[in-house]
Amino acid sequence: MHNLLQMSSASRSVFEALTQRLAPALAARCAPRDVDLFLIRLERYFEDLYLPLVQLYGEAADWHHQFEALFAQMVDAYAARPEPLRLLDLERQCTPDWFGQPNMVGYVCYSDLFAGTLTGVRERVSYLQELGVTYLHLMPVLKARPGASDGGYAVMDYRAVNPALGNMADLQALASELHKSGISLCIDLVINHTAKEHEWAQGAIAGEEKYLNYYYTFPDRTLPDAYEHTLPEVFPDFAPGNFSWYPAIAESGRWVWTTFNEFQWDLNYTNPTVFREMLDIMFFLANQGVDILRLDAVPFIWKRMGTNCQNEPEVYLLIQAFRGLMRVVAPAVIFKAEAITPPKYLLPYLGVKNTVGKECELAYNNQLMVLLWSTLATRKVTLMTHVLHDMPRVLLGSTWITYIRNHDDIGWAITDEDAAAVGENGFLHRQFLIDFYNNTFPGSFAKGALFQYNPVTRDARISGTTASLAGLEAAVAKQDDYEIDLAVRRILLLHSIIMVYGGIPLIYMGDELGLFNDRSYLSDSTNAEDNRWMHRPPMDWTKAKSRHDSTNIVGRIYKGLLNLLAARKYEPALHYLGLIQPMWTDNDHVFALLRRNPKGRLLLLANFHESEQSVTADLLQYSDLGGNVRNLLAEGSLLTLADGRIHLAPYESMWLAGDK
Ligand code: OTU
Repeated sequence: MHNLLQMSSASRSVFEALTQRLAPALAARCAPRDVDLFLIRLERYFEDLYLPLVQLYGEAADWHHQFEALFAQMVDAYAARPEPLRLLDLERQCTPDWFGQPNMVGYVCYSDLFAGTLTGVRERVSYLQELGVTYLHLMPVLKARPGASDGGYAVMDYRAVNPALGNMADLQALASELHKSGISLCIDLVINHTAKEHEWAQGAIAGEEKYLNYYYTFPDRTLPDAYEHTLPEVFPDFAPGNFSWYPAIAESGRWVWTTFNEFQWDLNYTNPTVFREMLDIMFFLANQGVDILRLDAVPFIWKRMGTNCQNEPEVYLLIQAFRGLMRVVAPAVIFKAEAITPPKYLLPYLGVKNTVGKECELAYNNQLMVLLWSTLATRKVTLMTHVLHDMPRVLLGSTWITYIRNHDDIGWAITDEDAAAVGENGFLHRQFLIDFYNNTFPGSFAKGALFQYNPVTRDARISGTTASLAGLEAAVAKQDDYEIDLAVRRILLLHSIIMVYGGIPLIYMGDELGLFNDRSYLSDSTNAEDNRWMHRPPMDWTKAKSRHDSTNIVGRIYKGLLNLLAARKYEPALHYLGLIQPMWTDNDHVFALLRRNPKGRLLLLANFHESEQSVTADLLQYSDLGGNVRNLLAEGSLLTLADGRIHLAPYESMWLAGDK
């Protein structure tokens, strides 16, 4: 070691002692060069992983034992890491911005709904390549409990694939096929809870002390009641409360912490053994060839009395520790935070101030998603421009997942303060959105449904596919060509924005073909009460066949998307590391966003109105695009002005670049 890295002397002495103890085990199992690489990385990330561990578990009675056990696990996982993945580790450490390149395009699907099985997905890789996909998120693939499993988010075995989809060998084969095709693989790591059928939960049910400590269980209502004072309910309709009673546990029965459904048991991360178990699972999945771990429901992994038990400071420490450890063993793998939470809590998942580069590389930009739908309904861009102004302009070492829809509902996360800042009443605005997307507001084009409606607060979230919410389903039912045209334009408008904003844009399976709400879930008793299934339709391969015929609706959507993707692919201004700057225009219907970095500038204009709109051409000067301004979405044709203004067709978006 050359002691290149500054470390406190306390950390360094722990590090040195540790490396001495690890050296023989490493040398026995790895080639000398691999031992060196391990130690170089361990030194580089030592404080990143060690300091949070000390804060989290330094007081535990068995801390020294835990610490030793943890490093033994690291050596095991490192020694088992397959050679091609070791190379990928090096490649990605040399190209740390690999996930933030302009060519990154994500696709998300349920394997069974897309292609039956994992092998089926492998056979469809060419379909993904046609879209230019470089990142594939397969919805839960690990072995879930039988019957209702919250779409697979109740895992009973993290080391096995859901048998209906295939086996671990199929997952490995898929991962390596994807890698050959330039596609990275993201899967869900359900980190907050296991299924009650998991062997740990079964141990707890049998009354084993060790496994009772893996979960939060209570003999009576005293503590659950005290916690409930400040706990919200995630699924008040079908899973009210946050605790479930199990008479069979430990003979006398226990209340178990179940934030989500009764069959999803929250894990107890105050127990360092639970931390190590989950770490082992991360190592295992990394060694199968998974590239991105989506940390499901991660805000909930630490509880504190008197709070809503989300986004507690320890959650961020846990991520830091996991990430530091992963970066030594499997640095090719990155984390994605599934934290649908306000910006104040969300940003620390990506790293701010002294945690930059130490948290997740990716996080969902829920705010942008909600604002897109809000703006589509109001046709006014003021709220979106205002809120996005308060989002960070630049992120370092981490970036957004931008999306229009996913498999969950849309919750109207617009604060009273933000609404008031643009002269709206927050409550009334959210009520308007609920009515609009539930199709009860007069003149609404959207066909969605209420999710978790609360008659007391009148709050509700919304379910529905992109196409149905954007008006295509209603327009097709009316056979109204004008409305159909507008709906297609809306779908493309939203995609245009997520492709420019910054980060990895995610296409939800079927949106590229404009799939509608699917009501077949109603006849399946395991899913019938959860209407999120209406926006999880199976892939329509018959429709997909007509995707190249741009005289039909499917073809128009598909061609429009390909046009956006082609324009995005080599556009240096869209590299993640650059300025994200929303701009006020002189037209409330037109959104403007400038992307800028040393390699390029791009100005997005987006008309949210169904009539033609214009904005002042001064925007071009403010954006400092240079001369010869072209619209990359119109085959790079030169922009023409009329009366000193830029004119946009109904729902048109433009990507403007000049010679700067
Ligand atoms: C996630 O969502 C998944 O996306 C859902 O499909 C699961 O049902 C759930 O976890 C349980 O595993 O509350 O309404 O801030 O918003 O974790 C969906 C994060 C959810 C939560 C999110 C959760």
